Amino acid sequence: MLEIVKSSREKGGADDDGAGQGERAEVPVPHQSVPRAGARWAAAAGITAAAGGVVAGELLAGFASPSLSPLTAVGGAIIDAVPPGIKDWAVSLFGTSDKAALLVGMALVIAGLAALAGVLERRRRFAGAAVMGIFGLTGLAAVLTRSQVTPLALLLPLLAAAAAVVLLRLLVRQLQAWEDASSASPAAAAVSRRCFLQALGVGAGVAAVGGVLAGIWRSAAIAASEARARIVLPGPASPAPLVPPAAESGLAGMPALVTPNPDFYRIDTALVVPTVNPDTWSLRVTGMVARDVELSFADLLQKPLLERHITIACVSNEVGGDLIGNARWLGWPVRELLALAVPQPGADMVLSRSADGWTAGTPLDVLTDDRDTLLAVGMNGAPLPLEHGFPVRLVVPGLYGYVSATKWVTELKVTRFADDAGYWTPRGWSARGPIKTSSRIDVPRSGRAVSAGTVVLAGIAWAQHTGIRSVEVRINRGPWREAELATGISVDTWYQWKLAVDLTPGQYEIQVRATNVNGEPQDETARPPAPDGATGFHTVRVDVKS
Ligand SMILES: Nc1nc2c(c(=O)[nH]1)N[C@H]1C(S)=C(S)[C@@H](COP(=O)(O)O)O[C@H]1N2
Ligand SMILES: [Mo]
Repeated sequence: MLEIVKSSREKGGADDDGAGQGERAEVPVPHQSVPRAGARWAAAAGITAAAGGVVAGELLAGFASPSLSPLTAVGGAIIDAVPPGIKDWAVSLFGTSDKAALLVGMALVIAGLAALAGVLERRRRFAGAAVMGIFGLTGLAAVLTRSQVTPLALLLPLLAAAAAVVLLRLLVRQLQAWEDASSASPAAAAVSRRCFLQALGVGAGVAAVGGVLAGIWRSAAIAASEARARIVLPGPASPAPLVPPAAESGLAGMPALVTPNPDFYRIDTALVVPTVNPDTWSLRVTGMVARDVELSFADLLQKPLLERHITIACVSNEVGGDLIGNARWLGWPVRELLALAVPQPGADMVLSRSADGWTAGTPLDVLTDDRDTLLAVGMNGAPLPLEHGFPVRLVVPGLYGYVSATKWVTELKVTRFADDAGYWTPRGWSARGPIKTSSRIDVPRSGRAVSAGTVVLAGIAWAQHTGIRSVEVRINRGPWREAELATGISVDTWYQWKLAVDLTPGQYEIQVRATNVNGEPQDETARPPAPDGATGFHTVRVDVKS
């Protein structure tokens, strides 16, 4: 195939307009029009392929996380790199349309390079693909300057570039088939011409539809991120207790005691991150209440807010898993909001609903007791990230997220377990989800080889809203040995533990168990997460080398 393509293009002479026109004067129309128009069609193929790649990147970012949009990242990187003088000039020239002007400029540059990629790819297989690859690397570099290095942040720009490369290859191959056919017979030329134009049309159509969709999401996400950037969170009326320095060992391989926002696990059913405008957001308290209450975001920010460290965990967390994180949350106690509405006797559940229709059923008594259940607006000193429920979410110490931690929350319906159920309950998960006392070994990682001598074992343990009394470790099913338990931040957060042991060369199985402050040890029976949380001892195997 490649051979034919090559020879036909040699036959056709140069790629560009006008070359060899004279000799082909009496050849039928399809023959002659191809080589002349070939470069132009190749440019169109390049632009279509690049559009497909850009749209793929934006759609993937729309699904995954708005902060991963390659286009936004590149634009942001340009804005950051432009000297202030030029920035001022651009703002004075384009006014508030400066961002639109930047996007138009980027589109023109991308289209120009993409056209070049098409022309190059027609002349030489993969030459244009290399240009698309450069787009991909630029997007990747820009994304990595703005987001944490996660597998998704690495993958997404490369997937987008791969989409562009595949599309380019397909289109250019069709174009070359048309060019080959032109030198064979007019009938064959007409058929392959139609094939190429159809492929180009389908490619452009899909890119256009995807582009409109991505544009809608993008503008919603931009509006929400801009609204988020404008928010100035008030200081807490009740600040978080200081973190005791001894609470964090700083040992390599341990998770940070307070999880940075970009590293915080994310679990939800939202295909596209909901984008909620804080100016129009409101929370309604309805159902079995003496009076309905409605709260705006501005109302909420005026309340006396608490700041508390609270560790939240997912019921789907496997033993030893990482669907758990600890943040400093800023918010107003749900109990105070419910006190305004006055729940009626007989009510025993609050069904919280999110902007995208997801629900959680939380026991009313948990929301009205003295624990720091928050209608949270802040996470580690910043407004909630879009992925973590901007502008407002629930955070309940002691319950798994699926029955409590509603993100993008818009309604609290006071009701009864007999009448209502949260999203996951009819799907086989238990109606109530108190967090189970658990522990994890973080250091050393399972399967890791370590040197003989003193080996430090370390990890975390949690029993939110109860607290951990002790952590024990056993080696090769020997006796349980008490580990050193660090001071916690509060009973609502995880605790770090460590134990130095002397190990001679060999294979070891290490297990951990925690006991809560009531003296109840964690459940040792190995059970899967469904229906109400995994149990069993986290076990790691370590190879000790001499
Ligand atoms: N709107 C909404 N809120 C939600 C969920 C969801 O699917 N939709 N999932 C819940 C679950 S199962 C968990 S474990 C926590 C996770 O919160 P995070 O993503 O901020 O870590 O959010 C909870 N809140
Ligand atoms: Mo969860």
